[in-house]
Amino acid sequence: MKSFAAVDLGASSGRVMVGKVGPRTLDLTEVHRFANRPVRVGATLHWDILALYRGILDGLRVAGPVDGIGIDSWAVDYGLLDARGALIGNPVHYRDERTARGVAEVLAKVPHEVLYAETGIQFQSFNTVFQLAAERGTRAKQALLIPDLIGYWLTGVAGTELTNASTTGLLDPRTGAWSRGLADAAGVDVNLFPPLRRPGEELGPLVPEVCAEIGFGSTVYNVGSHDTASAVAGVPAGSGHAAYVCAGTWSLVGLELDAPIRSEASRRANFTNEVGVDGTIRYLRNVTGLWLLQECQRVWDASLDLETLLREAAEVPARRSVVDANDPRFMPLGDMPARIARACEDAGQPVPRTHAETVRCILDSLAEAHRRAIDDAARLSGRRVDEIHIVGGGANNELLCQLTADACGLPVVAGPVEATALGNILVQARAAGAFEGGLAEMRALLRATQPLRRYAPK
Ligand code: ADP
Ligand code: LRH
Repeated sequence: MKSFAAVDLGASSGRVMVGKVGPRTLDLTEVHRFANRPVRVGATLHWDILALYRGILDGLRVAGPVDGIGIDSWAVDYGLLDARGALIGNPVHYRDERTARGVAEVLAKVPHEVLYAETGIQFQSFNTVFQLAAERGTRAKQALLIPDLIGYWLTGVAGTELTNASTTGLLDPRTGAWSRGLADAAGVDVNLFPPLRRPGEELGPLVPEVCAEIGFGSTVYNVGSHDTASAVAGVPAGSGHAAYVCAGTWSLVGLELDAPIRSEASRRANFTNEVGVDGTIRYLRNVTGLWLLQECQRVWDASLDLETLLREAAEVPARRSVVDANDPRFMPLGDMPARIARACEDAGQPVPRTHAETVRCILDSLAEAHRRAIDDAARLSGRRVDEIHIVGGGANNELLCQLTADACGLPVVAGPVEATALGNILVQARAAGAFEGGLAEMRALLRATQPLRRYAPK
């Protein structure tokens, strides 16, 4: 048996997990978890990247010697490096509002129809292509996506991992290469990114300074460094008729396909075609997700117990107020309870008055958005869906799982909660020879080893 560390940075927390893997074994332990709290400086919202890096080093030290390390994080964001390889400023958060300028600049040169036909990537104001366009007069010599930046600090080797590269909106998912013509037309310098690497390729050994700090040496492997790529690799689906909901800060809802769908209907439905592990395509819609609840918790009182809130929400009558979870007003940080109240009022629905009513409105609205995304994915792809897998922190939310089963009229299989870390670890394990097979074998191992919970639709 070999052991591997997964560094998984989510928008709400980072964690280091250790997996012990053999041909029929997969044991996962969380060794360290740390908050991911963005910091506003002046008008700009940043990721506290050094705090995250410290959390990673602390976690690796606790993990102890491992046969490999893989890093994944949220997509699209990046750090800029100067000519000496030093970070220029803190990476900007995708919820920062500076992206509006980049959107206007890029779309004036390249219409979204062309961006979509070339890359298959949904419109999100924070796509890397728009963020890079908003960087004016930068002295940057290199751009590293967040997991690649961490990998660079750990190994001294700079690369751009393919699954996350696809979220830039600058990559052709058919060829797995940069869309250079499109980048030129958009006025974005794709040469800022170091060479593309595939999941499973070795990145390099830890640099001596890191070995000294954490107390051991190891190898960093490229994994599906986009957290959603690793999460979907970690979905324990046994058939081609499964849909997934990766439920965390976002709900990423869709299907795994062999080839992208770039029809006009798909573009209008804002479905994305992100590159997955082993050349798969993640055909999905971003649903705003548990961000709605996280922001309410932040505004109310972080010490409010989530379990109690959810128990009380379960007692509130169903579907009294259902809002559009993807309403753009929910995107930035802010007073989410007030925004939800206003959205209910605008829609002529009862305004939630208690915490429990607000939570219930959020969960009913998420379940409805999950249903819509699964119906749309099935319709646009011509696939039948007969089962839904919910992975990520949201798989712990029994009410959300049940409401999703009810809204969709389909059985839900919930778990693993840490599908992302598991997907990360399995890709490393295969690269290191501890495990053989493709996604089907990985998923069979997940079904055999991980606790899953089933919800029948009511
Ligand atoms: P991300 O990776 O985007 O940071 P996670 O997948 O870690 O997000 O999911 C975090 C969310 O999962 C929390 O905001 C919370 O709503 C939900 N969650 C986590 N644990 C539980 C739990 N025990 N019960 C209910 N919900 C939970
Ligand atoms: C989820 C995620 C998602 C992206 C968003 C920026 O963590 O990676 O897939 O769209 O963050």
